[in-house]
Amino acid sequence: MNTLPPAHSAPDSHPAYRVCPLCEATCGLELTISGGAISGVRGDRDDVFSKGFICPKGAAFDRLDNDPDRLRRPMVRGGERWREVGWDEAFAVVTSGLRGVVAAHGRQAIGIYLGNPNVHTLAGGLYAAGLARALGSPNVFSASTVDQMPKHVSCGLMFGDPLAIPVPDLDRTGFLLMLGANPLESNGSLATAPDWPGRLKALKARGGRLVVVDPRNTRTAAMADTHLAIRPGTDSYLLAAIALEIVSSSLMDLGDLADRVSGLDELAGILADFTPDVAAQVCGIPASAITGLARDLAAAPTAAVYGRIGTSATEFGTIASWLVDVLNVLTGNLDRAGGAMFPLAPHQRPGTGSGRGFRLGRWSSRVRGFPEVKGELPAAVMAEEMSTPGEGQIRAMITVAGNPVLSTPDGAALDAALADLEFMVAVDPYLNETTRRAQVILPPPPPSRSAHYDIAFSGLAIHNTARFNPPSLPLEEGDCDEPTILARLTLIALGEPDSPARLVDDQMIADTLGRAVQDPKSPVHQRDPAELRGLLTGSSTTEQRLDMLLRLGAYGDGFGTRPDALCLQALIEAPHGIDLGPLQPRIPEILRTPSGRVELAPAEIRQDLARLRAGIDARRGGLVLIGRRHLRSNNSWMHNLTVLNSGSNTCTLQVHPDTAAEIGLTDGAAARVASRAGEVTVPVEVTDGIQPGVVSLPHGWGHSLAGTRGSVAAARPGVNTNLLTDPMGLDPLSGTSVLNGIPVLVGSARA
Ligand SMILES: Nc1nc2c(c(=O)[nH]1)N[C@H]1C(S)=C(S)[C@@H](COP(=O)(O)OP(=O)(O)OC[C@H]3O[C@@H](n4cnc5c(=O)[nH]c(N)nc54)[C@H](O)[C@@H]3O)O[C@H]1N2
Ligand SMILES: Nc1nc2c(c(=O)[nH]1)N[C@H]1C(S)=C(S)[C@@H](COP(=O)(O)OP(=O)(O)OC[C@H]3O[C@@H](n4cnc5c(=O)[nH]c(N)nc54)[C@H](O)[C@@H]3O)O[C@H]1N2
Ligand code: SF4
Ligand SMILES: [Mo]
Repeated sequence: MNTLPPAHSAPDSHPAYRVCPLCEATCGLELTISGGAISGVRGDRDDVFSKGFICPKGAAFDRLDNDPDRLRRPMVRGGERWREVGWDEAFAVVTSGLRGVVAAHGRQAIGIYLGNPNVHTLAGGLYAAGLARALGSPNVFSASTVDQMPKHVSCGLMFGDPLAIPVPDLDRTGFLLMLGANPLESNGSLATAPDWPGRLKALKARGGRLVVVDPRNTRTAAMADTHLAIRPGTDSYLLAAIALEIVSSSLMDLGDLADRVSGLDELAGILADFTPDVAAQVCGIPASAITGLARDLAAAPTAAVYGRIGTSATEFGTIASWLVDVLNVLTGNLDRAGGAMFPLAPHQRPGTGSGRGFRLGRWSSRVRGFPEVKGELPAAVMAEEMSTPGEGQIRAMITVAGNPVLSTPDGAALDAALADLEFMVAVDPYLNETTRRAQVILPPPPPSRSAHYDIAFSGLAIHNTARFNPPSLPLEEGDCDEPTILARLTLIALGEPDSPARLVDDQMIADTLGRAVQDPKSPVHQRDPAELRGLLTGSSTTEQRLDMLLRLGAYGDGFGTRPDALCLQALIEAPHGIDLGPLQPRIPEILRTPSGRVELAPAEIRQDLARLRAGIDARRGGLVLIGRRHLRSNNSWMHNLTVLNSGSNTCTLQVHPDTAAEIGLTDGAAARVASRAGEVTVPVEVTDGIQPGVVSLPHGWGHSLAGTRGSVAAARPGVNTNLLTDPMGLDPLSGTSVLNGIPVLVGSARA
């Protein structure tokens, strides 16, 4: 352990190590703490995973932490006026607000939206799902249905567990086929890896090959050996044609999985229509390139296929997500070193190899009848569920770490619907486009004052590690940590507003230990739960809960049965983390399908393929809109720092020179972009970094609404691209919004 202060620091200063919570790469940061504040940030060179890598957002961690616009006290609104109140008063307003709505309209009248940072915080990882359950309402929404839900569905259907998501074995693969991802800007997603640029360079240095499929010539595409500029929304045709070619040319080799797969015989039949010639026409990629790719992929000693936002948030998102893993299976690369593998997080236990499988549609949305997926309904139906009168109408909302007015389809309709609610409470550090509609805002403390452990991302990482950080700075007078905020909301939802917050943890610990001692496979089988409870360490019941999960987990000490193994204290003593080694094969143990096999051709997907077939003859030719990300943005909430919201990080409409000439657009001039859902006016950026016929706008902008508190963001606001996304456009199996491949009309704003 390196305890020496960094050379540049003052004598009274000391380093504090913590994992960056700002994106999925989970880089280790070294903060310099002097005089009770952060005086410096750099990459932690000793971090077992990131080894010093950091990006501009991580480097701005201190400024984000100290942003003067960040809320530090609960706020209660009366009319247009906000006033700061104490925590007890704030929770009392929430209690009476929610109680009134439940009394008048029932529990289903409360909705909840869980935004993206919930997967980055320990509070979100341990309390958000419990809060949603405690509401007892069908109206649970999250950012997943504007993001990765298609992957959950395809993995749920194939492996029986929507959380069993294979990730590319980035450090060992010899061939990476990447679709709809741009990790040089995003730093990766559903494949947690600090330093994608370095890891992709290493792939090439060891003789590996990188193929990128993207309608834009991104920085990632620029690194590729081959860049295929695909027509937006058509990846499923490309992937189906590759799969068909592999099957029909007998190029497949399932390797060790051969006895573990069901549905192989059906593939050739269900994919028969998607020949390379058909795909070529639909995707705009030559048939010879498609068959060549199929052959290269099958012949590569190791290969991984990986798809992200550009495959997921599209018309055929679930089919594309499924085909990605079909290819991994057909080429023998699923679950083997150098292929696509399943991580095993420290708080997880290995599975039993079969289970009840994954079910969709246990309930439906009231207005449009959209099926439930993984306990939630599509974010795109939130507005209509609030604004359509009738029994079951949402009359109150809880938002936790979300800004759906900017992040989900038809933000204007959602904004109006939120304004019309009887009650809304937001757990959020900013007064932004969404939280301005709340009656109460409950701000968590800045990240430096929170403990950190990655519940979500240690299960999605390309290398197994364990890292925990206690708060780098203490809570200040008047702070309430986010676990306590979420626990108190949970108790309010359960009708026990006066119970102490720790009750939520105590109950969870008692339930988990009670089950563990009954489980013959558990390391604590037949021990006394009260004795185990007494052994838990941690400075809060939250930390004790984490200690419990770690000790029961795959690498855990089993409460003393494996003395040198993991527990919370071991992680506290290892501030740079513990390396748990490269990913290991997990089939069959990870499977939870009733058959105990990988289901290659699930019925739900076979059925949805009819839609893909029907799409072959769809008219394509008009302009389509896609998204993009910039290294110095993160969704909607990092535009309030000048270091990030400046320079090339701009909200412009990217247009190819030929397209610009056709429409009469010039660089820097204003364009009007209209879709079925709405329209925006935005400056044009003419660039050959995008294909003709495709235009691109980044999301998360549009900070010009009144009544928010973000002075830097408001000065350089951009426009909200989600005024153009159509709430009617959903991938039917996952309820995920079509955010890429939206038909638009573009004209000069002067015309
Ligand atoms: N800097 C930064 N980092 C982020 C975020 C951020 O906002 N900014 N957000 C974080 C979040 S929440 C997520 S989910 C991840 C997302 O991580 P990524 O998926 O890597 O995100 P993007 O950079 O948007 O890359 C998507 C790519 O898909 C391309 N694309 C669009 N349509 C299609 C299509 O139809 N087919 C194909 N093949 N490609 C298409 C786009 O041109 C774009 O280059 O990033 C995370 N990291
Ligand atoms: N058109 C288009 N739309 C998109 C996308 C796209 O590619 N194109 N991408 C989609 C994707 S992948 C995602 S994930 C969504 C994101 O959708 P959201 O999660 O709704 O949006 P964010 O901008 O991430 O909002 C995060 C909120 O959390 C708050 N916050 C930050 N840190 C914390 C914390 O520690 N605790 C709490 N309680 N709050 C915190 C911020 O202030 C902000 O209000 O956007 C989606 N929207
Ligand atoms: S890449 Fe992501 S995790 Fe790493 S420093 Fe940047 S924002 Fe933080
Ligand atoms: Mo996301």
